[in-house]
Amino acid sequence: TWSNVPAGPPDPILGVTEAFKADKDPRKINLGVGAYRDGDGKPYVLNSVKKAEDLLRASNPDKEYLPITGLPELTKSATQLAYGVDSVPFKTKSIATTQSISGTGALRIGGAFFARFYPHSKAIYLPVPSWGNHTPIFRDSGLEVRGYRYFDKKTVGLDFEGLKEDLKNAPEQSIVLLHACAHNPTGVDPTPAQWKEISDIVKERKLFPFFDMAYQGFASGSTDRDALAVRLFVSEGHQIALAQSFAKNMGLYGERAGAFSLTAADPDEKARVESQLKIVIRPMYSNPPLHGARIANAILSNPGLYGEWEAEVKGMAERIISMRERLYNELTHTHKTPGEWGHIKSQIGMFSFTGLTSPQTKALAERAHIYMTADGRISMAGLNGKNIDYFAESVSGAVKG
Ligand code: PLP
Ligand code: TYF
Repeated sequence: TWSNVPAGPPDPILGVTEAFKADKDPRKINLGVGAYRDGDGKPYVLNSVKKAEDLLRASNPDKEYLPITGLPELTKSATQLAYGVDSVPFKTKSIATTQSISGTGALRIGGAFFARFYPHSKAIYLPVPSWGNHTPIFRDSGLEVRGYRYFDKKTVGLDFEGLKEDLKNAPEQSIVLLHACAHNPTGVDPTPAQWKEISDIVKERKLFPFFDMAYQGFASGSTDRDALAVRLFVSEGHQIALAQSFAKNMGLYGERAGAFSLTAADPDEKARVESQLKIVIRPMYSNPPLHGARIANAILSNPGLYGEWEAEVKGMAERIISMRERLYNELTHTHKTPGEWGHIKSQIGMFSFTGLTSPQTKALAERAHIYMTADGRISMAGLNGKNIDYFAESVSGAVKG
């Protein structure tokens, strides 16, 4: 029956982990997937998460199905975390929110909702480059994926002129996807002043802003500061769509906790939108998972746990920033690596877009047992005091050729 099915290629990001696992060399380093590792290179379960689980166990909860849109307390606390208590749509109860299967599921629900109900356009503009899964998510949702310029290879920074030109030239009322903070894969974010200019163009062209916020807290260490772009757009009067994930900032990767929301004009519009979100979700997976939602909500709604969580997010962000500093120093000062490496320090969030070429990444895997995606992206969290010297020395060797 399936003789007509061709073998598909491995996932460009998750395939790196497969290659890493097959390598038996003790020096091997996996900088492929964006998952936080502690200073010993180990996966990190946050103390606030462990305490939330202890509280949950003590309350002896049942395992009933959640409603289609998930745990009501979580949709409220997640919305508050993103938009802030002072936001007008939050205060007027005009935000339609559903729990989602982490950030990926939120994007997918959003894509399906736009494909079905957004009357003006099927075109969604993604930054070039963007997270590798964005294109298939929105294409499979029934949208037409297009790109706007984002990264400038020459300056290893934001191509702000190109971005503005492309958004100005996009047909009116197109959808535009924006990484709220810690852009994946480049680590390059607009400044607050640039966000204001982007907001003005989006307004002028009547574009619909769809934010992907997979790293709230991970960029600066502050969940409020990292929500700047989302909150600016809302305060500027935009209606927005928002995908949230608790994978990275709570370390809940495999628990699949997240949320999708749309700001509506008023509570009546919100209720109609929410009723249709249910009709989108019900045939896809009926209702979302329980455990991660309970953990995330326990942290967000318990002031003690919340404080501990914020400190832990800050700790993760700071460890990554310290690795940036150290890698920069090793590459430039210790190893005198040719080229300018300032971007290692200035890039934001989980990743650094090193500028290493595809052949160089291949050579690093084959000769040094160091694994990263072919575009030269490294997950900074994979570096630690034990492996960073070997990494810098190997990169330097690969660049010198
Ligand atoms: N969006 C971006 C930009 C990401 O980098 C990721 C994860 O790496 C996601 C969304 C979704 O991740 P998850 O589905 O694990 O929340
Ligand atoms: O490293 C990245 O960019 C992501 C990580 O279900 C990831 O692709 C891995 C698995 C998953 C979602 C995100």
